[in-house]
Amino acid sequence: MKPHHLLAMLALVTPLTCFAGPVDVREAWAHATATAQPVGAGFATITNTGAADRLLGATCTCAQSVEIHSMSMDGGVMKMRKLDGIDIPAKGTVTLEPGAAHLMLIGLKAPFAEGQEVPVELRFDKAGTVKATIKVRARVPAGHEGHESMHKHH
Ligand SMILES: [Cu+2]
Repeated sequence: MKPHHLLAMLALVTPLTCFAGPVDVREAWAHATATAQPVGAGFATITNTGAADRLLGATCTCAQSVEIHSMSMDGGVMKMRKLDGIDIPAKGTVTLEPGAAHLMLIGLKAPFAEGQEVPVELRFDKAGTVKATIKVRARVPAGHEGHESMHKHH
């Protein structure tokens, strides 16, 4: 086979092959929620083996809407802020975790039960839609659910 034939074949085959994209969402999780609790916070580890990207948003069939929030301490008061997105550095890792950035799942259609697996889709500027599965962990002990209770106004 002549080399240029081989190249032509590779060009045809490559787009059909399913490669994992450079951006991967791992270990997505959330706390179980109380029955009356309308919101939940989702966490995950986002790894990027490619060029710089940006998390733009997320959707979940479990909730009416999903926002990206940051959380920080300001003079001893915990503050949450809605973000337009989160930069994912080239060859970097961004962790969404309690006390930091997280996905706010607003208007939960049903409470999260421990052990449940909830599909979620994260939308990135370059990588497009990346699917992940939120694994629901045990509920935050009573009195330690300050973050979720901050969203009661929704
Ligand atoms: Cu929040």
